[in-house]
Amino acid sequence: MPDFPFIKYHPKVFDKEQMAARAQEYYQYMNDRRTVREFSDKTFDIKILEQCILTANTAPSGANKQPWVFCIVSNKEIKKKIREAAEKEEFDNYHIRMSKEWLQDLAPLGTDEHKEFLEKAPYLIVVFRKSYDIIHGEKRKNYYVQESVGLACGFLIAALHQCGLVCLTHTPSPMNFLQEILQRPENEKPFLLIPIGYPAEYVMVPDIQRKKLDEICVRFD
Ligand code: IYR
Repeated sequence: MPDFPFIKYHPKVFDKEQMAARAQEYYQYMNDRRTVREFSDKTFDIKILEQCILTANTAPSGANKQPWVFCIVSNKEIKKKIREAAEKEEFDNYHIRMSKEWLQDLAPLGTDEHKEFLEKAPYLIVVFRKSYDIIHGEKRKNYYVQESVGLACGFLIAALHQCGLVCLTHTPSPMNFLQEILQRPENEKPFLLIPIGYPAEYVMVPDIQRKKLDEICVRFD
């Protein structure tokens, strides 16, 4: 036996019918989630976000290092600074850096360099990934950091949906400015910027389709 403690795991047990019903219900529930780019400025209790971040923190991570930090920004001046810096980078993206093919792929989503949501949404969560930790002054490596933080963000998005909130997985690029504005330490690199709130009234979303099962799943029986 390893010399660190193990505890008994108690799995949830369901019969065949319950399994099928739960799988179907969860799919329907998650399939209703939509990415939203226009927010109402209505706010809500920050404790809801803290609870959702605890859910994100249950995600699996390489060697259980939990190599993530979630910054919750509601301060108006900081949001404004973030918007200005993001729009500056995004202007160059849309006008210089992005290929024709990329712009064509984005066209149906209606995105551009204007990022009003960065000020309008009551909260931004800026997710940082930690390629290493500093423990008692010593550098300790983290593993599978991209995968781990991506999983945690997925858990976070599902938890927000559970509360009737909407969000946007925004990826300004490059986004080093987030490390500077939020004065995060050297071992934390920005991973994702997530505006969160209620959708604007009468918000419209693009009529996208989800791929069919046979396009995304290959069976080896
Ligand atoms: N980061 C830019 C461009 C963008 C890229 C992808 I991939 C998207 O799915 C959407 C947008 C922006 O946020 O506008």
